[in-house]
Amino acid sequence: MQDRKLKHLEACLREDSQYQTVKTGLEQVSWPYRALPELNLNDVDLRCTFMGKPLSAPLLIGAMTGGTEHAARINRNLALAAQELGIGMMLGSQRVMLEHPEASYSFQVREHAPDILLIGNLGVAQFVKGYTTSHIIKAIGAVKADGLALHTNPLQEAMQTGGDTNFQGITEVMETLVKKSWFPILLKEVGHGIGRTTAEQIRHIPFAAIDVAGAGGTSWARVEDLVANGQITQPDLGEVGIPTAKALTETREVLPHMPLIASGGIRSGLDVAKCLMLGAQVCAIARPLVQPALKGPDAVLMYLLKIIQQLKTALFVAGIPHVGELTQLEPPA
Ligand code: FMN
Repeated sequence: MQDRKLKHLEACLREDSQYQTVKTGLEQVSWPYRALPELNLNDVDLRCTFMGKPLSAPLLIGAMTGGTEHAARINRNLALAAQELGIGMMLGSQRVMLEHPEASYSFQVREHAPDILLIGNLGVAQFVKGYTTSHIIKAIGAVKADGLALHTNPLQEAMQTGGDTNFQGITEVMETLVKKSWFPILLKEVGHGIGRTTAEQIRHIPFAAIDVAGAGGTSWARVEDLVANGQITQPDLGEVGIPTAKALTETREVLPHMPLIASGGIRSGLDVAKCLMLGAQVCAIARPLVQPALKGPDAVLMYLLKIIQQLKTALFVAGIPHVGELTQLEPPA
């Protein structure tokens, strides 16, 4: 499992791990530019709260890794940057840590980031196979996380030899888990998107938040193809997915009160701004942070500061002084 994690990282660094023809759809969303914004750029306020924790900007480091020496360094560098910036962080799948407790150290980022919103991670497929609430409690407790994201990845699993491809009964399994849990549980895709049909299927389940993780950035079908074959052998399946903008819009329509994370191909502060306008509370960025995280916390910090400055600029030229004007959710009646 540790070896696979390393291969995932290597594959993600390749350009052909990214969707080649499918785009996020954000490029088609126009930003409401105002020539007379009546604002001082320096006064634009990006502060918000998500899952009860204050964030200096509506940003999370996307779920990535854990389990290896390499991953431990990446997680440490990401966590140091998140703490410095006051943004949140999602950990990579903790399955490796539950099955090999000696890998636990690679997920331990709380010492580097005592104050951040920290979200653990496990795959839904494991729960069809027998994981229970106790696995979630263990995963959250071991890393002192504020909640846990369940990732759903049927296409990724199907692209692997020996992947966990039985998703039968998954909706009921998740409903039982979430209703029995006293800690926040989120649902996330891995880059192929949660759209209308899935949102309708889970509308009765009280998730703490949903990360739509749409298409247009990292394609996990392509990553698995690269890991298995060293090259892309199934380019059509690699492009399957609901573009991020569409996934976000559809999920927001079905679930008007659900806190939403937008991710999948978020590559600029303007992408973040557009997602907030389409109904997200925060955005998550994954692949672009791998390379900086291999260098050190300062490289991660620099990358994210650029995103934050771009987001500020976008709000400034739209005449929006507080990010809360975009992200405020109507409470249910
Ligand atoms: N998502 C998970 O839910 N669990 C994981 O363990 C996980 N590992 C990842 C490892 C790497 C190196 C990358 C780049 C992504 C991983 N993802 C994982 C998926 C991301 O969280 C995200 O949903 C996806 O990559 C799309 O975002 P991006 O286009 O910004 O990369």
